[in-house]
Amino acid sequence: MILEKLEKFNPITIQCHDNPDADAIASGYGLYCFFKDKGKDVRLIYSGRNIIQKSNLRLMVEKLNIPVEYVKPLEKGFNRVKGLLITTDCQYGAGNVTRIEADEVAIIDHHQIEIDDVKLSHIIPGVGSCSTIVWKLLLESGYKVTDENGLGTALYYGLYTDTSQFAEIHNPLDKDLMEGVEYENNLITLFRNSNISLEELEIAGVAMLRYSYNEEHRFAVIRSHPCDPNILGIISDFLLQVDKIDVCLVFNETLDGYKISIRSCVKEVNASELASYVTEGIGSGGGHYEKAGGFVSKKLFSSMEHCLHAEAYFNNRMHEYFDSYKLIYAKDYEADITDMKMYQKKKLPVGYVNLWEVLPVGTPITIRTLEGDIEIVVEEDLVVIIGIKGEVYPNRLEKFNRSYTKSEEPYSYEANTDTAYIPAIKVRDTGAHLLLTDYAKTCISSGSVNIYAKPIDSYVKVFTAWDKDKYMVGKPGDYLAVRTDDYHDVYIVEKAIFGKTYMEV
Ligand SMILES: [Mn+2]
Repeated sequence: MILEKLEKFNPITIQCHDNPDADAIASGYGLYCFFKDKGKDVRLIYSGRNIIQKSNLRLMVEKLNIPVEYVKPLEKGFNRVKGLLITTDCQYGAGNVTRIEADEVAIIDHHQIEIDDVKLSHIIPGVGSCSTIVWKLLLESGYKVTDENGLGTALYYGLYTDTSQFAEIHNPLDKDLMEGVEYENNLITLFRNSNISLEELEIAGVAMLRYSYNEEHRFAVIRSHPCDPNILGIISDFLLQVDKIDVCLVFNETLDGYKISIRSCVKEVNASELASYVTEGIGSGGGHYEKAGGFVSKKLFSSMEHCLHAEAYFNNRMHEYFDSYKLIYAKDYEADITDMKMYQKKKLPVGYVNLWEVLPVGTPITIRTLEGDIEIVVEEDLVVIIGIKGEVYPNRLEKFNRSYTKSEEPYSYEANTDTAYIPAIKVRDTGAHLLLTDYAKTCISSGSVNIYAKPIDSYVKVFTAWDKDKYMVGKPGDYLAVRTDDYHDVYIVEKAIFGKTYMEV
């Protein structure tokens, strides 16, 4: 546990990135409260050329009594602190944080890993905010996060601003923070309504005049002048309302990279998938079907073998995206099995939970997994299976008995999956939180399902027979599969999963 290791040091200085945003301040404040509680001599600081000016951030610091201090960078040489220095929401040595010397350094961050030579690092890319990471660390260490010291509100607001007002949330940990933390709604409303300055209003206006539009694929790309990332979301939400625009990408340049915001209103383009496509190899991106966001690291961007400026790059990448995939609508698709081989499901242990044994029949619940939320009501014959990627499928008892055999082996999530997030049940009425794995037993697939399958050589989007509104995406190397008893039942199986779960007959 990273906090246990950091706890050994004293004094401790926590440093936000320069021009700190709400997430840097909130995550830093979380760490501050934790170490203060441990009796440490602790400071929360930021440096760089500017002191905090934005109204929402000044209000946040003032109303929540966050003891954040500004440290002026020295003209010659570096500042120095004793003991441990932790950079939060940024990585020690990266371009967006002023270098301060210390006896020991540590990193807590949620951006793409840029600095890999700091041993005391806890970086989880793909989480919506650094506040989420700190919140999780505090919970795990037994520190109770409440709103008595304003910490709950700070963390909530940190996540809120880093995910375009929660619109771009996709990691289940973020949802847990959003729903689980105590916060003061009045203050959030106050901060939210002091979010844009008059200068930024003008930036948004100017940005909208300078769009580039692709008629063939009906997408628009806009580069905005430097502004708060929230403004990108505002511009893209507005843009999508234009009748000729189905998909848009809005971005701006920051000190260390490009922040992007993506929107889509057509079912053939999942904004979340497009965000991860656009940022592949040079950053991270994701979100929802209609709204998503991402970040591209400048260092990685400039190490690529192209000499495009960012706007041309994003335009090209959007083009590539639209040209790269084939669409399959399972309902009207007749699979050609001539070049496919027949496979059988391997007999693998997976987990199952009889929901009626956990909660009373009729209880509305949300099952939260890495792949998303499933909303169901407990029924007397509803079983859920926990697959090898931590994914969860509801099943009727009768179908379950046909396809699986129960095993006496105790169930172990770690042994059977390679995903860190443990699927959980949220009871919608009471907010109670139960780990699905605490109730799981082991079963083994009986191997009765046969499929035809072949590896694909290009991107494919499949609208399956059971979901006509959302597609599954297959990348080169993944498998296109079709059931031997129903050629319309077409779907994609990821390459890694395919090898683990199927064998040739
Ligand atoms: Mn952040």
